[in-house]
Amino acid sequence: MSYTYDDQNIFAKILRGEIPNTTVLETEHSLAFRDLYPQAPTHVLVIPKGPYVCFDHFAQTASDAEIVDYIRAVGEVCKQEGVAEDGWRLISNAGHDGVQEVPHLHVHILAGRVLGRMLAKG
Ligand code: DGP
Repeated sequence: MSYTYDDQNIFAKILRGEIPNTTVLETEHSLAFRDLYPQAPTHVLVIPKGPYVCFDHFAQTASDAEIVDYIRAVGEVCKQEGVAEDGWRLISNAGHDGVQEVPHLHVHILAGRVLGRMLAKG
């Protein structure tokens, strides 16, 4: 699968500073910010700064430095948000069936309440 990155997506605009965001963490290769439509008391999105459509695209083409930075950023956000003790969920939607709305890789960090079963039926 080859991917084409659309640089007009909302997260690309956030990275260029064209749209405001509530930043939680910024590292050399990654940015974490609060989801505009939170689905849990803690709902943070973590994105790489590079132009990657989804996790698969990132895993195939990002540099080792970007991948290490990104994974560590997820861990650092969990630490900062204090969610480790009670638990949390990491989700990354991809493509049509994954119902990905924004075509720039992001993981959702969700926490702060019991989140229920992973998938609703149907
Ligand atoms: P997904 O379905 O995984 O592509 O989720 C995209 C998420 O992005 C969704 O939870 C809402 C969030 N979102 C959409 N637009 C904005 C925005 O302009 N700012 C922020 N902070 N989040 C946004």
